Amino acid sequence: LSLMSDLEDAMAAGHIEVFYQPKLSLSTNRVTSVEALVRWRDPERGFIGPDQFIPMAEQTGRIQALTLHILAIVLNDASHWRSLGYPMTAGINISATLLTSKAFNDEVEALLARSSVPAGDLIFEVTESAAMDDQEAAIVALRRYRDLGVAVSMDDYGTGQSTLSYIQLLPLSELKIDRSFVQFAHQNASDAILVQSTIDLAHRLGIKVVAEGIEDEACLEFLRANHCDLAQGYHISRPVPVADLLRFVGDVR
Ligand code: G
Ligand code: G
Ligand code: NA
Ligand code: MN
Repeated sequence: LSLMSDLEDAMAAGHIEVFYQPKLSLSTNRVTSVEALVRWRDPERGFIGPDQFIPMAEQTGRIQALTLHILAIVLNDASHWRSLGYPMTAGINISATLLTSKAFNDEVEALLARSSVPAGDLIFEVTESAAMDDQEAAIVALRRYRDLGVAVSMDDYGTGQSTLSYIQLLPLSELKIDRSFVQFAHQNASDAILVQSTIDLAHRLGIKVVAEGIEDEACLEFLRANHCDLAQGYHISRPVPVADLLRFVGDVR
């Protein structure tokens, strides 16, 4: 908990940084979208990963301020990419507790209204389990994001027991198949069927598919052959600092 009392100072000092992991388009072989992944740079301890402070921020009511801080950083970076002539879609992880918070969603709307970046440059990544917690409230929240122009991605798909009828009700632009299903899909017949049928289902509903956790070329080739739209994982790139991301969008420096 001592870490939590330092969070506000860390934000003010610029120690909360956003790394970006590319999502490779398998149709164009280009990177025009990324996922924002927060890191805490501590002068003494080095980088602290989100697993070590996001759950605590959620439990202590600090996740709203933290997520709005991250959103502001991402909007600033998105504005920079636009100014370079390389607009990119940036995915931001939205905790379950925030998804259905009116106070949070009001602040998001206000922040977007003040930003020159189009809302369409953002995609909110919401876990399947968060969308399952309170289905009525989740539908309302996702519709509000859609009306604002922010796309929505269902993260960790396959781990949360949502039904097809529920998926159909949600205004989703993207579905991210959880890495536990993707990782061995090229070796394991039942994982392959799950991935193939998810891609087919999503495409029939007009939803793009991201496969996460791509760690080797064989897995990437399997996804290409099965018409997956986007691929994300260490084989393509680890999450990188914003300055290093530019090498994925061409020689712009
Ligand atoms: O980047 P890494 O793989 O270490 O992330 C670990 C976990 O932290 C992942 O589940 C990721 O979704 C989550 N995470 C990373 N950045 C954020 C963030 O800005 N907000 C929330 N709520 N979760 C995040
Ligand atoms: O929960 P979420 O889907 O947001 O998870 C993102 C997390 O997954 C980040 O912590 C990121 O570092 C991690 N990650 C990204 N690519 C890979 C990969 O290829 N393999 C593994 N094991 N983890 C990955
Ligand atoms: Na995510
Ligand atoms: Mn995920």
